[in-house]
Amino acid sequence: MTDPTARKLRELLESEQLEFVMSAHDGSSARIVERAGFPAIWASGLSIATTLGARDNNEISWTQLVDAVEVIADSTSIPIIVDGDTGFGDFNNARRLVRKLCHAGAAGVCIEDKLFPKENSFVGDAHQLADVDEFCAKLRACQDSRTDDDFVVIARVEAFICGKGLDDALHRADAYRCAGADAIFIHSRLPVADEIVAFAERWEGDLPLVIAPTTYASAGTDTFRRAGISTVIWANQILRASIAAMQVAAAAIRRDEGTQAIEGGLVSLSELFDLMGYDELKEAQERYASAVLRERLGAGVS
Ligand code: SPV
Ligand code: MG
Repeated sequence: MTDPTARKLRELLESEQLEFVMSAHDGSSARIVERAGFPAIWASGLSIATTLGARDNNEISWTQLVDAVEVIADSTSIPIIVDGDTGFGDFNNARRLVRKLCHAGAAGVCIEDKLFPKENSFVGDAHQLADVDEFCAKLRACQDSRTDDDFVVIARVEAFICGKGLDDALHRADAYRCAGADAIFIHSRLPVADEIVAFAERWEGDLPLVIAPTTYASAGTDTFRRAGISTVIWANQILRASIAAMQVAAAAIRRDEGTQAIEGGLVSLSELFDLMGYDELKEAQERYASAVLRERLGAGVS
């Protein structure tokens, strides 16, 4: 079975220009991302956990993640890169996750080299890196379990998050390249892009580099272009924008006992119906329900 979105994701990662991928966590956010013109979605672990009321510490189960991915896939036609965290355990958990994600309609998965249960990369200092050889074997198990040859497996290097230096990050990335990773996600939580730029300068592998400039976005995308980065993931910004908007609206409505102060900032109901494709349902009702009713009435059947 071949999935055209997986092929598209490969092409995106391998394209010459800097590409931008946006996070989504549910059906409506996925539609918003597609409409905004992004070529692919990052099914963010942080965002999906947050919307389920959980912490990004593997509190949600892998089946909850797969369910969320299925919802996103049902709502869009662009490729979905799933944030698979550590693969929810050992190689066996990871390869089962990959099979399920292929069935759910994902185009790729990103697996990070930390221990299960992982902790969000921006929280605390207790992050534990996986053994390099074990992680390589996990990557190979993921590759071997794809039900589609184009399905992308991205290896995420958390060395900088764990306080390790550039040499360690490069050593890990090269090992993951040899183990069959399709791209390297190099992560940093510095407020500047120094670690990422230094990594990209020394990276000699032929795999695309993926980054998530959550803390160092102020470096500007030209910095990433010059560094030869393949793909930027905006990993959680639209979730955080929506939380900020909901907080403002909830507080104002509570305070004012009314909606006057925030009406101007609300999406109109017609825009919401448009986003969710209500017109298509109307057409379908005409085609499938009203037409049948008319035929029945025409034939004198009630
Ligand atoms: C996520 O979106 O869950 C990520 C990216 O892993 S980040 O939060 O930037 O670490
Ligand atoms: Mg994550």
